[in-house]
Amino acid sequence: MSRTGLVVRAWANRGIAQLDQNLLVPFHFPRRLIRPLPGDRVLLDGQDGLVEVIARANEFGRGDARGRFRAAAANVDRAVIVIAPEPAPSADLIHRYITGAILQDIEPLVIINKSDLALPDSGPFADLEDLAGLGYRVIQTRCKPQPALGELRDLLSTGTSLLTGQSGVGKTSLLNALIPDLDERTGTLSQVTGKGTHTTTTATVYPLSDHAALVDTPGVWEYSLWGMAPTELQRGFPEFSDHARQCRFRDCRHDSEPGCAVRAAAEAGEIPASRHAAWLRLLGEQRRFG
Ligand SMILES: Nc1nc2c(ncn2[C@@H]2O[C@H](COP(=O)(O)OP(=O)(O)O)[C@@H](O)[C@H]2O)c(=O)[nH]1
Ligand SMILES: [Mg+2]
Ligand SMILES: [Zn+2]
Repeated sequence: MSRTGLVVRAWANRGIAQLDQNLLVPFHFPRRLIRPLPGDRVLLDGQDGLVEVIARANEFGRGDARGRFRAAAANVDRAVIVIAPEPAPSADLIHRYITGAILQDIEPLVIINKSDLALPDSGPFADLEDLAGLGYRVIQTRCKPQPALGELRDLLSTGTSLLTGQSGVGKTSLLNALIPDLDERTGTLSQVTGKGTHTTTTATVYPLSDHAALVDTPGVWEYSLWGMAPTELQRGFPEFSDHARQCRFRDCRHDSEPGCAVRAAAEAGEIPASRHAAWLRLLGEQRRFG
Protein backbone atom coordinates (compact mmCIF):
# COMPACT_ATOMS: atom_id res chain seq x y z
CA MET A 1 0.00 0.00 0.00
CA SER A 2 1.49 3.34 -0.96
CA ARG A 3 1.39 6.44 1.19
CA THR A 4 1.79 10.10 0.37
CA GLY A 5 4.18 12.35 2.20
CA LEU A 6 5.79 15.77 2.16
CA VAL A 7 9.58 15.82 1.75
CA VAL A 8 10.99 17.87 4.61
CA ARG A 9 14.65 17.22 3.84
CA ALA A 10 16.62 15.57 1.02
CA TRP A 11 20.31 14.94 0.44
CA ALA A 12 22.41 12.50 -1.64
CA ASN A 13 20.00 9.64 -2.38
CA ARG A 14 18.04 9.94 0.83
CA GLY A 15 15.23 12.00 2.20
CA ILE A 16 12.82 12.40 5.08
CA ALA A 17 9.10 12.63 4.43
CA GLN A 18 6.39 13.71 6.81
CA LEU A 19 3.34 11.48 6.64
CA ASP A 20 0.07 12.10 8.43
CA GLN A 21 0.05 12.61 12.20
CA ASN A 22 3.49 14.23 12.13
CA LEU A 23 5.16 10.90 11.43
CA LEU A 24 8.64 11.37 9.95
CA VAL A 25 10.02 8.53 7.84
CA PRO A 26 13.41 8.26 6.13
CA PHE A 27 13.36 7.00 2.55
CA HIS A 28 15.83 6.04 -0.15
CA PHE A 29 15.39 6.76 -3.79
CA PRO A 30 16.44 4.95 -6.93
CA ARG A 31 18.49 6.82 -9.51
CA ARG A 32 15.92 6.41 -12.26
CA LEU A 33 13.52 8.81 -10.48
CA ILE A 34 14.01 12.55 -10.44
CA ARG A 35 15.70 13.68 -7.24
CA PRO A 36 13.06 14.76 -4.74
CA LEU A 37 13.45 18.22 -3.22
CA PRO A 38 12.29 19.55 0.12
CA GLY A 39 8.68 20.60 -0.47
CA ASP A 40 7.94 17.80 -2.94
CA ARG A 41 4.90 15.58 -2.47
CA VAL A 42 5.90 11.94 -2.85
CA LEU A 43 4.39 8.47 -2.97
CA LEU A 44 6.16 5.88 -0.81
CA ASP A 45 5.64 2.11 -0.95
CA GLY A 46 5.09 -0.16 2.08
CA GLN A 47 8.87 -0.33 2.68
CA ASP A 48 9.21 3.45 2.52
CA GLY A 49 10.84 3.29 -0.88
CA LEU A 50 10.12 6.18 -3.18
CA VAL A 51 7.60 5.32 -5.90
CA GLU A 52 6.85 8.69 -7.41
CA VAL A 53 7.59 12.40 -7.08
CA ILE A 54 4.31 14.20 -7.76
CA ALA A 55 4.67 16.88 -10.45
CA ARG A 56 5.93 20.10 -8.87
CA ALA A 57 4.37 23.50 -9.37
CA ASN A 58 7.76 25.23 -9.31
CA GLU A 59 11.29 25.15 -7.92
CA PHE A 60 13.26 27.68 -5.94
CA GLY A 61 16.97 27.66 -6.63
CA ARG A 62 20.01 29.66 -7.58
CA GLY A 63 22.82 29.71 -10.10
CA ASP A 64 26.14 28.05 -9.29
CA ALA A 65 29.56 29.49 -10.18
CA ARG A 66 29.17 28.32 -13.78
CA GLY A 67 25.67 29.70 -14.16
CA ARG A 68 23.83 26.40 -13.92
CA PHE A 69 20.52 26.32 -12.09
CA ARG A 70 20.57 24.47 -8.76
CA ALA A 71 17.16 23.71 -7.27
CA ALA A 72 16.88 23.90 -3.48
CA ALA A 73 13.15 23.45 -2.79
CA ALA A 74 9.91 22.65 -4.62
CA ASN A 75 6.34 23.97 -4.53
CA VAL A 76 7.20 27.34 -3.00
CA ASP A 77 4.48 30.02 -2.97
CA ARG A 78 6.50 32.93 -1.67
CA ALA A 79 10.13 33.85 -1.14
CA VAL A 80 10.68 35.79 2.07
CA ILE A 81 13.84 37.76 1.39
CA VAL A 82 15.38 38.59 4.76
CA ILE A 83 17.79 41.50 4.98
CA ALA A 84 19.10 43.50 7.94
CA PRO A 85 21.08 46.66 8.64
CA GLU A 86 23.82 44.32 9.89
CA PRO A 87 25.22 42.46 7.94
CA ALA A 88 24.27 44.97 5.26
CA PRO A 89 23.25 43.50 1.88
CA SER A 90 25.35 44.03 -1.22
CA ALA A 91 24.18 46.60 -3.75
CA ASP A 92 21.97 44.42 -5.90
CA LEU A 93 21.24 41.45 -3.64
CA ILE A 94 17.59 42.46 -3.18
CA HIS A 95 17.05 43.03 -6.91
CA ARG A 96 18.56 39.63 -7.68
CA TYR A 97 16.27 37.91 -5.24
CA ILE A 98 13.18 39.75 -6.47
CA THR A 99 13.97 38.93 -10.10
CA GLY A 100 14.96 35.33 -9.29
CA ALA A 101 11.70 34.71 -7.42
CA ILE A 102 9.56 36.15 -10.23
CA LEU A 103 11.39 34.02 -12.81
CA GLN A 104 10.44 30.96 -10.76
CA ASP A 105 6.78 32.01 -10.42
CA ILE A 106 7.24 32.71 -6.73
CA GLU A 107 5.88 35.83 -5.02
CA PRO A 108 8.73 37.83 -3.48
CA LEU A 109 8.51 39.89 -0.32
CA VAL A 110 11.19 41.66 1.69
CA ILE A 111 11.68 41.50 5.46
CA ILE A 112 13.92 44.09 7.05
CA ASN A 113 14.84 42.32 10.28
CA LYS A 114 16.64 43.88 13.27
CA SER A 115 14.35 46.90 13.22
CA ASP A 116 15.83 47.72 16.64
CA LEU A 117 18.96 48.86 14.76
CA ALA A 118 19.07 52.07 12.75
CA LEU A 119 18.20 51.53 9.10
CA PRO A 120 20.76 53.08 6.74
CA ASP A 121 19.04 55.24 4.11
CA SER A 122 21.72 54.58 1.54
CA GLY A 123 22.83 51.75 -0.74
CA PRO A 124 20.40 48.88 -1.22
CA PHE A 125 18.09 50.24 1.48
CA ALA A 126 17.39 53.31 -0.63
CA ASP A 127 15.88 51.02 -3.32
CA LEU A 128 13.27 49.50 -0.99
CA GLU A 129 10.87 52.36 -1.59
CA ASP A 130 11.05 51.64 -5.33
CA LEU A 131 10.17 48.00 -4.68
CA ALA A 132 7.25 48.94 -2.42
CA GLY A 133 6.08 51.29 -5.19
CA LEU A 134 6.01 48.34 -7.59
CA GLY A 135 3.71 46.51 -5.19
CA TYR A 136 6.17 44.21 -3.40
CA ARG A 137 5.57 43.87 0.33
CA VAL A 138 8.33 45.32 2.52
CA ILE A 139 7.89 44.52 6.22
CA GLN A 140 10.00 45.46 9.23
CA THR A 141 10.52 42.86 11.96
CA ARG A 142 12.74 42.29 14.95
CA CYS A 143 13.55 39.28 17.07
CA LYS A 144 15.33 41.27 19.81
CA PRO A 145 14.98 42.60 22.47
CA GLN A 146 11.44 41.17 22.21
CA PRO A 147 10.05 39.80 18.93
CA ALA A 148 7.84 42.09 16.83
CA LEU A 149 6.78 40.34 13.67
CA GLY A 150 4.15 42.79 12.43
CA GLU A 151 1.96 41.32 9.74
CA LEU A 152 4.46 38.55 8.96
CA ARG A 153 2.67 35.84 10.94
CA ASP A 154 -0.62 36.45 9.08
CA LEU A 155 1.14 36.51 5.75
CA LEU A 156 2.71 33.11 6.36
CA SER A 157 -0.51 31.43 7.51
CA THR A 158 -1.27 29.96 4.08
CA GLY A 159 0.93 28.40 1.44
CA THR A 160 4.62 27.54 1.53
CA SER A 161 6.99 30.35 2.42
CA LEU A 162 10.74 30.05 1.95
CA LEU A 163 13.08 32.15 4.07
CA THR A 164 16.21 33.19 2.27
CA GLY A 165 18.97 35.71 2.85
CA GLN A 166 22.55 36.18 3.90
CA SER A 167 23.96 34.42 6.96
CA GLY A 168 23.45 36.43 10.13
CA VAL A 169 20.35 38.43 9.12
CA GLY A 170 18.19 36.47 11.58
CA LYS A 171 16.41 33.73 9.62
CA THR A 172 16.77 31.16 12.40
CA SER A 173 15.72 33.76 14.98
CA LEU A 174 12.59 34.51 12.91
CA LEU A 175 11.82 30.78 12.65
CA ASN A 176 12.16 30.48 16.41
CA ALA A 177 9.73 33.33 16.91
CA LEU A 178 7.27 31.80 14.41
CA ILE A 179 7.55 28.14 15.51
CA PRO A 180 7.55 27.85 19.32
CA ASP A 181 8.63 24.16 19.34
CA LEU A 182 11.39 24.63 16.75
CA ASP A 183 14.17 23.15 18.94
CA GLU A 184 12.14 20.04 19.63
CA ARG A 185 11.33 19.65 15.94
CA THR A 186 14.91 20.05 14.76
CA GLY A 187 15.97 17.59 17.47
CA THR A 188 13.53 14.94 16.19
CA LEU A 189 14.57 15.68 12.63
CA SER A 190 18.26 15.19 13.31
CA GLN A 191 17.52 11.90 15.05
CA VAL A 192 15.70 10.64 11.95
CA THR A 193 18.36 12.14 9.67
CA GLY A 194 21.15 10.38 11.54
CA LYS A 195 24.72 11.46 12.09
CA GLY A 196 27.28 12.25 9.45
CA THR A 197 25.06 14.11 7.02
CA HIS A 198 25.65 17.66 5.99
CA THR A 199 22.28 19.08 6.92
CA THR A 200 23.63 22.63 6.80
CA THR A 201 23.63 22.47 3.00
CA THR A 202 20.03 21.43 2.52
CA ALA A 203 16.73 23.25 3.01
CA THR A 204 14.32 22.06 5.72
CA VAL A 205 10.52 22.24 5.55
CA TYR A 206 8.55 22.96 8.73
CA PRO A 207 4.81 22.30 8.29
CA LEU A 208 2.77 24.90 10.23
CA SER A 209 -0.72 23.58 9.53
CA ASP A 210 -2.58 21.66 6.85
CA HIS A 211 -2.26 24.66 4.55
CA ALA A 212 0.98 26.33 5.54
CA ALA A 213 4.68 25.52 5.77
CA LEU A 214 7.96 27.36 6.28
CA VAL A 215 11.17 26.46 4.49
CA ASP A 216 14.49 27.34 6.11
CA THR A 217 17.43 27.57 3.73
CA PRO A 218 21.14 27.45 4.57
CA GLY A 219 22.86 30.82 4.94
CA VAL A 220 24.59 32.18 1.87
CA TRP A 221 26.66 35.23 1.04
CA GLU A 222 25.31 35.95 -2.40
CA TYR A 223 22.35 35.05 -4.53
CA SER A 224 23.33 34.35 -8.13
CA LEU A 225 21.05 33.96 -11.11
CA TRP A 226 21.68 31.30 -13.74
CA GLY A 227 22.38 31.47 -17.48
CA MET A 228 19.35 32.43 -19.59
CA ALA A 229 18.36 34.37 -22.69
CA PRO A 230 17.77 38.15 -22.33
CA THR A 231 14.07 37.66 -23.14
CA GLU A 232 13.83 35.22 -20.24
CA LEU A 233 15.70 37.57 -17.89
CA GLN A 234 13.26 40.31 -18.83
CA ARG A 235 10.40 38.16 -17.51
CA GLY A 236 11.94 38.90 -14.10
CA PHE A 237 11.30 42.61 -14.70
CA PRO A 238 7.52 42.64 -15.31
CA GLU A 239 7.43 46.44 -14.81
CA PHE A 240 9.34 46.78 -18.11
CA SER A 241 6.92 44.88 -20.32
CA ASP A 242 4.45 47.65 -21.29
CA HIS A 243 7.35 49.96 -22.17
CA ALA A 244 9.45 47.30 -23.91
CA ARG A 245 6.70 46.85 -26.48
CA GLN A 246 7.34 50.47 -27.56
CA CYS A 247 11.11 50.04 -28.09
CA ARG A 248 12.21 50.63 -31.68
CA PHE A 249 14.01 47.28 -31.90
CA ARG A 250 12.26 44.07 -31.00
CA ASP A 251 15.45 42.63 -29.49
CA CYS A 252 16.26 45.87 -27.63
CA ARG A 253 18.48 45.27 -24.58
CA HIS A 254 17.33 48.58 -23.04
CA ASP A 255 20.91 49.76 -22.81
CA SER A 256 22.04 52.44 -25.28
CA GLU A 257 19.90 51.50 -28.30
CA PRO A 258 18.15 54.40 -30.04
CA GLY A 259 14.41 54.55 -29.44
CA CYS A 260 14.53 52.53 -26.22
CA ALA A 261 11.27 53.13 -24.36
CA VAL A 262 12.42 51.34 -21.20
CA ARG A 263 15.42 53.63 -20.76
CA ALA A 264 13.17 56.62 -21.49
CA ALA A 265 10.68 55.43 -18.87
CA ALA A 266 13.48 55.02 -16.31
CA GLU A 267 14.78 58.52 -17.07
CA ALA A 268 11.25 59.93 -16.74
CA GLY A 269 10.76 58.13 -13.41
CA GLU A 270 7.94 55.98 -14.78
CA ILE A 271 9.85 52.87 -13.78
CA PRO A 272 12.40 52.98 -10.94
CA ALA A 273 15.91 53.87 -12.09
CA SER A 274 17.21 51.33 -9.56
CA ARG A 275 15.38 48.53 -11.42
CA HIS A 276 16.81 49.64 -14.76
CA ALA A 277 20.31 49.76 -13.25
CA ALA A 278 19.80 46.28 -11.78
CA TRP A 279 18.67 45.02 -15.20
CA LEU A 280 21.87 46.29 -16.83
CA ARG A 281 24.05 44.69 -14.14
CA LEU A 282 22.28 41.33 -14.36
CA LEU A 283 22.27 41.39 -18.15
CA GLY A 284 26.01 42.16 -18.18
CA GLU A 285 26.64 39.33 -15.75
CA GLN A 286 24.96 36.87 -18.13
CA ARG A 287 27.99 37.14 -20.44
CA ARG A 288 30.02 35.26 -17.81
CA PHE A 289 27.73 32.28 -18.27
CA GLY A 290 27.91 32.22 -22.07
N1 LIG B 1 19.77 43.31 17.22
C1 LIG B 1 19.13 42.25 16.68
N2 LIG B 1 19.81 41.10 16.52
C2 LIG B 1 19.15 40.05 15.99
C3 LIG B 1 17.79 40.14 15.61
N3 LIG B 1 17.43 38.93 15.07
C4 LIG B 1 18.53 38.14 15.14
N4 LIG B 1 19.57 38.80 15.70
C5 LIG B 1 20.94 38.28 15.95
O1 LIG B 1 21.61 38.11 14.71
C6 LIG B 1 22.50 36.99 14.79
C7 LIG B 1 22.24 36.02 13.64
O2 LIG B 1 20.94 35.46 13.82
P1 LIG B 1 20.50 34.08 13.14
O3 LIG B 1 19.07 33.89 13.45
O4 LIG B 1 21.43 32.99 13.51
O5 LIG B 1 20.70 34.45 11.60
P2 LIG B 1 20.68 33.49 10.31
O6 LIG B 1 22.11 33.18 9.98
O7 LIG B 1 20.05 34.30 9.23
O8 LIG B 1 19.88 32.27 10.63
C8 LIG B 1 22.30 36.39 16.16
O9 LIG B 1 23.32 36.86 17.01
C9 LIG B 1 20.94 36.91 16.58
O10 LIG B 1 20.81 36.98 17.97
C10 LIG B 1 17.09 41.38 15.80
O11 LIG B 1 15.91 41.56 15.49
N5 LIG B 1 17.83 42.39 16.33
MG1 LIG C 1 20.31 30.20 10.33
ZN1 LIG D 1 14.52 49.10 -25.01
